[in-house]
Amino acid sequence: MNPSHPSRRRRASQMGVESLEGRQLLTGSAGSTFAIVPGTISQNGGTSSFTFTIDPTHFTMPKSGKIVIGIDVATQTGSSLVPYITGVTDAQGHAVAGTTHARYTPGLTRTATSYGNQTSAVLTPLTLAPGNKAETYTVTVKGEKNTSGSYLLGFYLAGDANGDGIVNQSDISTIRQGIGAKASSTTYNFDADANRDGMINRADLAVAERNSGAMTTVSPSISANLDPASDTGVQDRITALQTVHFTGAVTPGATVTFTDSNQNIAPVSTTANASGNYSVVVNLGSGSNTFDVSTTDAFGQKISGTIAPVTYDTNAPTSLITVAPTSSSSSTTTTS
Ligand SMILES: [Ca+2]
Ligand SMILES: [Ca+2]
Repeated sequence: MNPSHPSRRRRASQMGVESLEGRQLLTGSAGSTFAIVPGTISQNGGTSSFTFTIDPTHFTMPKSGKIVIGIDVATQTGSSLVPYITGVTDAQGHAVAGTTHARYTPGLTRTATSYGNQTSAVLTPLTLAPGNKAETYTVTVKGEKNTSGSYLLGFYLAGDANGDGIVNQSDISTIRQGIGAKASSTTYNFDADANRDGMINRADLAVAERNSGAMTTVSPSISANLDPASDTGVQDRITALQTVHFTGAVTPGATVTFTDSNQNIAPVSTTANASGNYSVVVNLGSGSNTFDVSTTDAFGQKISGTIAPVTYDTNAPTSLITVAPTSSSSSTTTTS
C-alpha cells in the first residue's frame, strides 16, 4: 500500500459477481480498478453512456499531461449482453484521440482471461481542461449482436500493476518481469496487462512508462465503522446510547449519506475530508436500526448499500468490558 493513500482499497481483479462480493466484504484483494460503475442497455443493440470527471484534486497527470485511463466492461450476472465500448468523447462531443481498443482472443477460457471473450477494454489518454481545470468525458457502451442487458464499467490507471492508485517504477518492474505471459499461463498478472489484450508484452510496458506519475485518489469502495465508544458494554452493536458515531473511508471530498431503512429518522449527510475520511453522528430509534449508506464522488461514481444493524436498547449493558476492537467493523455493499 502506498502510505500516501491510506484509505485506498484494492479491487478484485475480476469484475462481475466476484468483485461485487469482494466489494461487499471490502476485503483487500488484488486489483487496480479505482471506480466501478453499473449501467444498463435497455434496447437490443442500443447504447448507454456514463459521464465522468477528471479533476486536478483527484487525479495527478503524468509528465505528458495526458493520463491514460483504462476502461473495462463486463456483463453483470444473468445478463446476455455482449458489451462493446464504442468510444470516449470529450465535453464537446469529440472522440478522444488516441483511444485504443483491446479485445480478448476468442477461445481463451473465462478463468484464463478473467472476463471471458464477451468483453473489450479501451485505453484512453485524457487531459484536464485548459488552466488545469476539471474536464468531463463520456464513455458509451453498445450491445453487440443485437443484445441488451446490464454491465459494469471498471476504470483503472493503465499500468498500475499493483493497484495502489499510482503508476510508478514498481509497476514498470512488475510488468517487465511479466513479459511473455499470456492469459492462459499461470504467471499471467491481469493488472500488468495494461491494455487487457490477454498478453503481457512491450506494449503494456510502454503504456506504463508513458503513464508513470499518474495518480488517483478515487476509491471504488466505502467503509462504515461504528465507533467503539458508541457501542456500550460488549462490542456487539447493541448500545445504550441514542446517538452514535460512525467513521469510514471513501473517495476524498465525497458526500456520504446515512439513511434509516425504516425512514424513522431523517437522513444525515457529511463530506469526506481531503484524506477520504469521514465522520458522522446518527440518531437511533428504539430497537434495531438499519442504515443505507450512499456516496457520490467527484468522478461521478455512486456507491450504496446497507450496513449491519445497530440496536438502541436503554437496558444494554454500559459497563466497560474489554473485547477485541475489530468486532464493531462493518461494511457497505455497492449494488446501486
Ligand atoms: Ca502502482
Ligand atoms: Ca497486454
